[in-house]
Amino acid sequence: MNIAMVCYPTHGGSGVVATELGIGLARLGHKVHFISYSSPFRLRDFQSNVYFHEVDVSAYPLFKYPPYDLSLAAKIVQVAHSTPLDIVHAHYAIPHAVSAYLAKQMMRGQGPRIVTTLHGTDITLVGKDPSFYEAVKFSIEESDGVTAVSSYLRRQTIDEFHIEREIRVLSNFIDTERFNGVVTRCSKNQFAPNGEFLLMHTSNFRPVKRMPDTIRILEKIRKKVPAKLLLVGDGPDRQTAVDLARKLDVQEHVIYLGTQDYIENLLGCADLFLLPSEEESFGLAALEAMSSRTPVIASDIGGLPEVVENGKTGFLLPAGDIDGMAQAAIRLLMNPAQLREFGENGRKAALEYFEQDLIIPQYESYYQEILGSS
Ligand code: GMT
Repeated sequence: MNIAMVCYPTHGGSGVVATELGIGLARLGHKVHFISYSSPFRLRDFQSNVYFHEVDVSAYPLFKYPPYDLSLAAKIVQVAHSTPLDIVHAHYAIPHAVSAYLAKQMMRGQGPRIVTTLHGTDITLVGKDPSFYEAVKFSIEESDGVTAVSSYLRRQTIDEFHIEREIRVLSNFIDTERFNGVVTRCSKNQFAPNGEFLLMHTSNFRPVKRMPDTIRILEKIRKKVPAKLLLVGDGPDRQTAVDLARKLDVQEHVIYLGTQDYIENLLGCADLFLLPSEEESFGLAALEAMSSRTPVIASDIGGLPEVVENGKTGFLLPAGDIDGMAQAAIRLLMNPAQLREFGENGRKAALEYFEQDLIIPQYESYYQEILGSS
């Protein structure tokens, strides 16, 4: 098949999933054309069967808001004219699914089939905004196929947007070989020089992630056991976290690494992964930790219970329950056998349910189903 992947190129989960899916499909022999405003960051090495098409947006002074959606639609049509595309796979509804729909109309409906994957905030946060709602609903209804990354997100989409069409749940996945927890490029000593436990969190530091909660959890943990907190990523809540750490007098125990491309090198160093989000349709970061044998303390919300098994691969507590999360972390850290066991359970779950070689062929079959039914 010739497949166009339309995605965000940045460090968000939807871009990561799109890129890994595209690379996996290319390895299976399909030709994969990434279309975005810059090359996806996970597309770091040359890959056979993989092509990148950059969307240029005119900066004509009349445009207060340059119309990326139109340039993207035009680029999809251009790519389809040079390569007979079978599928355009839009990751994240806004604006990708709408641009893909427009591109199909521009080809008088004769072009590729459109598959849209819903990732989370395109439904639960941004998509609900009245300025996007009707466009998101329309793009879901008009796609030839729609998938959601968890059963939770599927339910949310149906409830919020009153969708009657089928939405297939195709779970997020992981390269368990790459995320294997074997530490080769990172020395724990570097972050925790006196044998402290190492806690880790990674995200885009947006309010929905409740990242400053990790500072509060650290402060409580440190009253019982020595610990350091490694924060990976960047975003609007970073300064709030810096101020809070100072206020709680734990600033010297927090390490800010900024955005990192090779998160797999760091996860193997961590004793515990913290994901105290307010909302999470899946929680790819939790899966990356589990695959790396790092137990997870997370919120009991959204799709996280479909990923983290409470009491087996980590602990799930209500969002905002700082005390509960800190106590769960302390119990686990003080019981090295259980800490190891949870890590191994996480690894097993990643291999058994979320390994990319299990999920990528499900996408491949889904495309074939959509093509067959058209
Ligand atoms: O977490 C974000 O804000 C980024 C967002 C994205 O689209 O990149 O993540 C969403 O998609 C990920 C990949 O499917 C999921 O693992 C995340 O849970 C989801 N984020 C939220 O629902 C908040």
